[in-house]
Amino acid sequence: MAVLNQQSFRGDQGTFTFIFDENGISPINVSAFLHLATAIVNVDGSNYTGGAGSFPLIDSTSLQTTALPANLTATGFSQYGLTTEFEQSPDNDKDWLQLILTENAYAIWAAERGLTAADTNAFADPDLDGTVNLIEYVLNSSPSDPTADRLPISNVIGNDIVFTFSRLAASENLTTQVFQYSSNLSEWTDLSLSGQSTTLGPISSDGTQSVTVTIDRSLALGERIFGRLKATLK
Ligand SMILES: [Ca+2]
Ligand SMILES: [Ca+2]
Repeated sequence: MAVLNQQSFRGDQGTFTFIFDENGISPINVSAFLHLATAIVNVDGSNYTGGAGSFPLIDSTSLQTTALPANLTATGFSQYGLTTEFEQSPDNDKDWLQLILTENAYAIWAAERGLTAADTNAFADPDLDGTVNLIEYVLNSSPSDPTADRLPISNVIGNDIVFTFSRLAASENLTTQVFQYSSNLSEWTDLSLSGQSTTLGPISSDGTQSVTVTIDRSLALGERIFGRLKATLK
């Protein structure tokens, strides 16, 4: 295209939606002037599995006005452990709007454990053990081995039911974690891991720490109680 002009302030706005396939996207190339002042740019990364990288979205020979940062959004990348940042520059050797994808700690963990492509998705379960990768990450268990040796275990101690497990302490930076208990497997009560019911151990040299969740036995209706860890991406 010769010129792309999104600079009218009379209420005109143009929305550009970029949908990445598994490998990325082809940019819009502009051979002359480019104005993005009123442009809205949405990028959908939910099909993208290609890892870190820089992707020009709109590239020109002369970027005249840049877009408002608030009008630039990218979704779908966090499930692959990618953080997003838009860069736009009117410098002569640049003149583009691009999206930069950077691996976060989850993506690095997944790569170190041999996960590739769609298997790196935080909600995938490539070893079919019923534990999605995001929980395997928090528990620092193997996402490619179905051995369930790091799931929370329970013990009755006096009037308490005590659940214990070990987690990667740094996983708290990327996820919101709660421990849930239930007597009927349908209604769950959330306990914050920073709350009174929980004791966090010191952080070991391998980055893990013990988590102890203590629940009064009277909360086990019908003498039954189930516990599970829930983690969601921040
Ligand atoms: Ca799994
Ligand atoms: Ca596993």
